[in-house]
Amino acid sequence: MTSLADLPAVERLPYDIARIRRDFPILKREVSSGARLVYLDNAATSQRPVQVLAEITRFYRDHNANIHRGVHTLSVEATELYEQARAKVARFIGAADPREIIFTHNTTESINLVAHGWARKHLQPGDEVVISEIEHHSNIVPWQMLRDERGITLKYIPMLPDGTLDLDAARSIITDRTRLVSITAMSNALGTIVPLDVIVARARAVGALVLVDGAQSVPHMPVDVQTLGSLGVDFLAFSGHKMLAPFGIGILWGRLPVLESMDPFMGGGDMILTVSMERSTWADVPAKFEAGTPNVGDAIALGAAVDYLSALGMDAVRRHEREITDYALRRLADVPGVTIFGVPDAERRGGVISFELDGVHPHDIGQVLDTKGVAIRTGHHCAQPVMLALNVPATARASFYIYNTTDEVDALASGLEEVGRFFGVRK
Ligand code: C6P
Repeated sequence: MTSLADLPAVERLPYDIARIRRDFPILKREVSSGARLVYLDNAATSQRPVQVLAEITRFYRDHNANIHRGVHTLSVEATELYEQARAKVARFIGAADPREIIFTHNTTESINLVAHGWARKHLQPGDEVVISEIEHHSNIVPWQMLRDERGITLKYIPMLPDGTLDLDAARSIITDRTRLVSITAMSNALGTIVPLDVIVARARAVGALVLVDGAQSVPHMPVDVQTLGSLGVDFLAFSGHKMLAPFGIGILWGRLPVLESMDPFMGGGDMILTVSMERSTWADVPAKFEAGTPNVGDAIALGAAVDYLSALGMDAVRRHEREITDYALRRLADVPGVTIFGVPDAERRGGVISFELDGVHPHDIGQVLDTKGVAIRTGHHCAQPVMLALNVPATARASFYIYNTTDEVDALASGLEEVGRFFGVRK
């Protein structure tokens, strides 16, 4: 049987990769060493295609005005474009109503919005919030702050040595006292894809609400909130900058009745219905959660990013990344001294590979690879509990997106072989 690695790249990939790469001029640049950029830090942030860059310019050049405030042409146009972007995001994740899409700045703010707007209002001392050991700090710290302020109990579903969650333990950790389960769909540190159905079913059985951290799932695989909602998911948080859009635009999807039951997060302009010297009343969802002038231009550019991904098809995006990841798992396993953390197959992981190279500090790996043009992330990846569980201070992490090729994986592997030779790795 012909293995994937034996096939020419063009037969393996679900779309025309060369055409896609032409949309990302940054992929042609050289880094300071003079080497051609091989960008493998996509879990931190993606690159942006010319279509998104053009949309940013078009907005500021032709339509720039504040929204929801003016009757003049530019303000009306800007408002329409902003609300069209909301509708595009709603369609992209299958939301029934654009009012269920709240624009924030990033995943972190989306999770904090739920902690402040829902949890502070509805949770009492002794109530339990359940998260997991593989969460990003954004889905740990807000709950620790709430625990310290409100006397709630914070519990963790443990990680097993292969980077998956202990689902048996989850069944007993989620109890009648659990009011919220806040869980990642995919680990940014290890790439583990979490079987949400099992965890959400248990949460639903005890009447708990569920927040899904979609920062690493929405950009990389089909995500449909109708399906998630029918499982029992109430909130989905994600960031534009990991899915081709600019920095500073994030999304919280919530089920409308739940959003309507929440308090505002921040007070100010645009989120009110009336203000007197004594009191204020709130605007309807979503305006209630979008205090002050929002990030209009970047929301509109997010709409262009969503158009781009929709044209590719999220099934094809996932297929491409699974194939690249499968290839990379096998390629890196052959590099002397490399240990890959997490599940051994590309089926149960997204396009993220964390690894160590025997005896070489991850920062040194990152620095030497940079001289070859290869950009990876090194460190704790804002997931220190995962590092503690693995008993390592840090890892090196390569992460893939729509434009990465098997040639780039080869560049990573041969770069690592060179790092190994340089540092005298023998295994
Ligand atoms: N992870 C990484 O290199 P923000 O910063 O708010 O856009 O996203 C936070 C966040 C939340 N959850 C998960 C699963 C994430 O991966 C991230 C961001 C980046 O892994 C930057 S630390």
